[in-house]
Amino acid sequence: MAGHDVVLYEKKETIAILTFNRPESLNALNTEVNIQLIEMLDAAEKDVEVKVIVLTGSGKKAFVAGADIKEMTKMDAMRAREHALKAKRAVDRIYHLTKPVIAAVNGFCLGGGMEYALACDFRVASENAQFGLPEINLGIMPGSAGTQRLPRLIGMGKAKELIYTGSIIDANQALNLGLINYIFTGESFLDETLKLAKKIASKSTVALSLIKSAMNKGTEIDLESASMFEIDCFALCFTTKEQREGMAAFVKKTKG
Ligand code: CO8
Repeated sequence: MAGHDVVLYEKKETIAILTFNRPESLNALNTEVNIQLIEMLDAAEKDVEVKVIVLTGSGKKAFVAGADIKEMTKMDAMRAREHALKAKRAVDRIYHLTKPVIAAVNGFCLGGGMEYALACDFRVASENAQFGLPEINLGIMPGSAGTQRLPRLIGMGKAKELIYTGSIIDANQALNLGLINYIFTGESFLDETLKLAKKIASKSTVALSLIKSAMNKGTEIDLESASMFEIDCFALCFTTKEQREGMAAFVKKTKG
């Protein structure tokens, strides 16, 4: 995967680590990043050895400090719309990937960066992580579903406050709001993230994919339809060897 220099791809056993790699711009998202990110996510999706994807940023200062403001200064409304539509493809690719995607937030996670992190299944952060949707300070607003995913995660009132004020919050505040699941401290940040990723990676790939699908779809449709969809997903688990082996091991007391 070498040569894809604005997004790096590294495989560690069953985990694919995708790294935003424009440290000179605090990993700001531009057109090229979106193109490469989709390529890398496609590669991780196709690779049967990869069970979980971790998204992170190069260096110690930023996950992603937002969409590239320099690129956006030249845009009129129609070009901005096109740009946002291209970014949507990348965000949707994260959200709809059949494998779990964890955002490992290692510094600034702002604007578009926060929106990409919100599309992940969940987020963990380093102590120095900072979060916000500061678009309002540039006279614009979030354009990669931040106004939709943030309130679903932390509630409408807090989300509106953050988006209206453009305030930036630290890792502890993010943890209290339920925006992140853990703060992993110091040098062990990536190791702790990988430990969690590996625990997930050890589970049934098919069950993980069906759980992700059921939980994501469930937020978009009514409870009755979502429950019926869950039942179909549940039934599909019975086509797998993990189900047969897992249940047989429990009954024979050979596992756990
Ligand atoms: N875009 C372009 N370059 C950036 C960005 C960015 N978002 N953020 C930082 N950089 C660059 C700086 O310009 C600087 O470059 P240079 O050395 O050439 O001047 C370099 O990164 C280092 O940054 P700073 O010197 O500013 O570092 P500081 O530690 O002083 O400050 C901050 C760090 C607070 C993160 C500061 O850089 C900052 O405020 N950045 C902008 C944050 C922001 O407003 N993000 C939101 C952008 S808008 C957006 O994301 C819209 C999303 C809509 C999605 C749909 C379309 C894609």
